[in-house]
Amino acid sequence: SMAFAEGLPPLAQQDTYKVGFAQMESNNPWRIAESKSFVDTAESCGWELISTDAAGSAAKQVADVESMIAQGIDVLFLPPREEKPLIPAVKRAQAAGIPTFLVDRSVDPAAAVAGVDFVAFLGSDFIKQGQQVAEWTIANFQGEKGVIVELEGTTGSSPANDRRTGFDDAIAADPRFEIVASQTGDFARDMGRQVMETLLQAHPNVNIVYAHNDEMAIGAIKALELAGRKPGEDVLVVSIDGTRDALQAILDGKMGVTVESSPFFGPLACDTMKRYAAGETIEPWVQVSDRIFTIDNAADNIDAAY
Ligand code: GYE
Repeated sequence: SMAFAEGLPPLAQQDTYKVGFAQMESNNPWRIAESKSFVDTAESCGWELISTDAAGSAAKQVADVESMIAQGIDVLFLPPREEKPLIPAVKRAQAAGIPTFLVDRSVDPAAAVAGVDFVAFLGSDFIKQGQQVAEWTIANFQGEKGVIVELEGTTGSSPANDRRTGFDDAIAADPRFEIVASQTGDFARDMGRQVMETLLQAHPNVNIVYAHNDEMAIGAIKALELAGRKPGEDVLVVSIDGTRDALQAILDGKMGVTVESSPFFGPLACDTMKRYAAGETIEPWVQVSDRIFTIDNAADNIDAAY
């Protein structure tokens, strides 16, 4: 039968499955919402869920996957912290006959291919997210010259790579803007604050901060305020995710936009796994479509935020 592509492990239709979810870290609301989404989906999807937390270490995430393989999971859901170090884990899971779905982040496509080395990537279009932030900034920035500091996500992660490409390429089309510094804040609030403090000293004329996620944006707002700046008045802060704190910052006038990146993967993971077990060919990229949050809709969406 052609039901399962050559090389991809088959998955039987069963009432229950032993499912591994190897989380990378739990240091921000996005990660906690994602983990909760898997826990909340488990019962209705028939999952006996084994979850781990790699605490920010790609090496531990690899070891966590290996331990799940040893425990005989039927299916693996993996958000690879970085694009390259998790590739051996992905290949080992497949070699052990375990259908593997990457969720929320992907791996280096030159080294592991969706539909061949793993079933599919479930997640957002990070390039488009960066483009949308740039387009909103171009349309809404009021000053004459936009001096931009960019706070990047985790080095070597797919969202950091692609959110940078999407934003940088789109903003380069408008000569009003210049990116004067771009540095990693590891997707973390406190590191975002620290990096912003340092970059503010080197570039006191910054008037736009683009953060690759809301946690770093909130950290940057703190740094700006400590330095006597007024985010929302003399500095435009823009980012990605759609957390409760970011929507509140928009309502408080401190942030301009956050492009959504949904963490609620549980139901999509269940649906995709069931389609796969039913013999459907899964598209290599199961795309999540995201909204844009601004002052126009932040109040309507904050209650559902995390
Ligand atoms: O934006 C960030 C998280 O991989 C899409 O990772 C995810 C990103 C999300 O730490 O907040």
